[in-house]
Amino acid sequence: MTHVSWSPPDASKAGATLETFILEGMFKVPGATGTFTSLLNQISLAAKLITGRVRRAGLADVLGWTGDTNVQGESVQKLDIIANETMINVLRRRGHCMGVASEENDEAILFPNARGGYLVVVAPLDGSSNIDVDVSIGTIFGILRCDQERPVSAESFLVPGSEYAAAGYVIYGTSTVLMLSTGQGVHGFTWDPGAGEFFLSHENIRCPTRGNIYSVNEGNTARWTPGVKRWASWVKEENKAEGRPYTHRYVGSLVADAHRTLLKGGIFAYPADTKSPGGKLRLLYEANPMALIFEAAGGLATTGRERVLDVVPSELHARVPLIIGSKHDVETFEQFVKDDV
Ligand code: P6P
Repeated sequence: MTHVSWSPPDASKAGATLETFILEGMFKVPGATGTFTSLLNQISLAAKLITGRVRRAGLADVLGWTGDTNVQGESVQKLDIIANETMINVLRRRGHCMGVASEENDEAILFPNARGGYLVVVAPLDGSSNIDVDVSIGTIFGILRCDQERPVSAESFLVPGSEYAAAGYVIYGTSTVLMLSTGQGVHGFTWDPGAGEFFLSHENIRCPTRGNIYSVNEGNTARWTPGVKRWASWVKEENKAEGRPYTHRYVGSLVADAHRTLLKGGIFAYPADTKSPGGKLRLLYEANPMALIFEAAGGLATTGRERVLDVVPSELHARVPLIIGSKHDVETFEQFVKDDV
């Protein structure tokens, strides 16, 4: 099939549906088979299904705890399970996805008959502790390439985030917005329940080079390293010339705190501490997708010691410290912690 390089009549694609936007992106990739496009559309379908359940959570008897705990040792809410099963059941079809690593499953879920050459990492419903209090939660995902001809295993997922083909998240907030990057720029699509479609609403997002909001759980202060403590004190000092103190915002839902930081600038930090010496957030399906998004939008993502996207995972549910945000603010944080042991 000869590929026709085609673009819509005008430069802006605002108002295009997610499906149209992805398809037009495919036209620009010589040799594209449509598999990646179709996989992205599967993830969008899962997001549509999950948003429907999240929006009805208060009505159906899905609130409350199942009494189970997941591999993280966290209590599992019913919506977590629904979101996880929805994502896995959607990805099981079409043969594009050869395996899924999910926050909710101890082991990777492999689809031995699939030959699409892609793997998916996912936090199906991150921030679920906020479900019962109606605070924004979200789905975070990443897409990795794998060898179509070789059987996949858990080791297939243990690659640095720099090798991810795409990443994104869905925030179930005052509206449902799907944010996506395939490495070239970051674009946001807002869900229109009337049309049953995601429409391009945030085209080519750029993270401000500097912000004035810092986002960290101050309740962990006693557990921080000396450098983090110095940074957290410095950011609160009165210094009008340097634009301090910063405003503090902390939702406790990564998708919400990250989304605000991406759009408004500033910094989100979940550093290592004495309770979580390796960090709390998970590398494969929380830190890496956020790091890919922030770097593609001109921001930075670090563990405090190294670029998040360079970290080679030791295991599926590896954790890392995660500091994301505006280039200036993340670089400032790194200066404060560079001598921490
Ligand atoms: P803490 C939610 O449980 C989560 O995994 C992330 O969404 C969020 O950023 C973080 O944990 C909040 O952790 O310890 O501040 O409650």
